Amino acid sequence: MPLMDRLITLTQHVRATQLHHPGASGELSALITQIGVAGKVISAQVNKAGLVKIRGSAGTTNIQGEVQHRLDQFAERTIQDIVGRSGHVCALMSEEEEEIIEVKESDRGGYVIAYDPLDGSSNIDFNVSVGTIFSIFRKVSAGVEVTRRDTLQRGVEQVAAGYIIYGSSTMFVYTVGQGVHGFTLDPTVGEYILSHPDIRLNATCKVLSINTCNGPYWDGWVHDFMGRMLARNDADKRRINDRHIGSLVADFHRNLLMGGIFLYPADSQSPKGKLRLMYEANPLAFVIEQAGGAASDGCQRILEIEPEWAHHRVQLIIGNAAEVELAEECLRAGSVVEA
Ligand code: AHM
Ligand code: MG
Repeated sequence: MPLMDRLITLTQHVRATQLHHPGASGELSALITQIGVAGKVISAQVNKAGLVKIRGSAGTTNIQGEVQHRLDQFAERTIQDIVGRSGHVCALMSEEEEEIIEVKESDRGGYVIAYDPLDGSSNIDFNVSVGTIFSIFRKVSAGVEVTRRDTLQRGVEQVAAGYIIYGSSTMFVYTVGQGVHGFTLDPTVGEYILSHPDIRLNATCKVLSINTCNGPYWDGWVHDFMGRMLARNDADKRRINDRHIGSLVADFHRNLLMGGIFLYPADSQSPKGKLRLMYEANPLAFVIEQAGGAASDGCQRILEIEPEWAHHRVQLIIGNAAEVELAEECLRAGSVVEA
């Protein structure tokens, strides 16, 4: 962690960014801080996996038919308990819950949160980095009732987003539309300390992250894109490198710091794409744009997609803007050929 001139905690930082907003009540700052608290609880449990009986499948599946792990369920309960009862949200939308959860009326606050409590679940049992992803919207409709207008907003309406990565250290990375800032959890004092202020995406795209084993199911444009990327490596120099963990949050975080592009294209197995708009694509799209990159479904900005429901799936292309554009170009060319 780079040494900062002075220690800045997450709570101090969030509060300072909100001071620029005249009339800010402090509720958003308090909410982000509570997400951080939930992250500490999850981080502690992730670190204990193997020691306590928390690894492995819980013997259930979620709405998407995916196997739920005990840690998935622990992370879900933790967020519901800490964030859901914080008094700052009126509704929660989770990868692990089929229905949108409406908070009981007396506890409702002015925000809606969408989240993936533990992204990268298939890696949990093998000590590979996993993470929590979150996206926050303001409740837009008047009155206490939670409406579709409140929950199904486009990504451009996010007021904050970010993720917590449980890796070799635990990091909290967030944006409120004033750049992207990263904090490392100091486990000895239990505080997130600013370690990566104003993160900018490395200008050169060095990394290509994609599950190449889906190759047989891809549309032609993905092969075209891959060919064009690999053609950058010539006899003299390897300019592009393959890095793919299979935990979106970990792949994204590495690419954000190193410069790179991540793709999960739609394919014949997942015709709409695998990843989810509300709690995977949108929050990371907000972060990458704030860091100087781009996120697209191949046809439009992720942030402009109109969500159809809480578990809306998208094709995701995210990273350096020039390479995202190249993917869009390949897709357009491919569509022309097929027409
Ligand atoms: P999850 O939220 O249930 O963990 O699923 C999402 C994960 C992403 O983290 C990762 O990028 C992707 O699924 C990997 O999928 P695949 O194994 O199909 O490549
Ligand atoms: Mg996920």
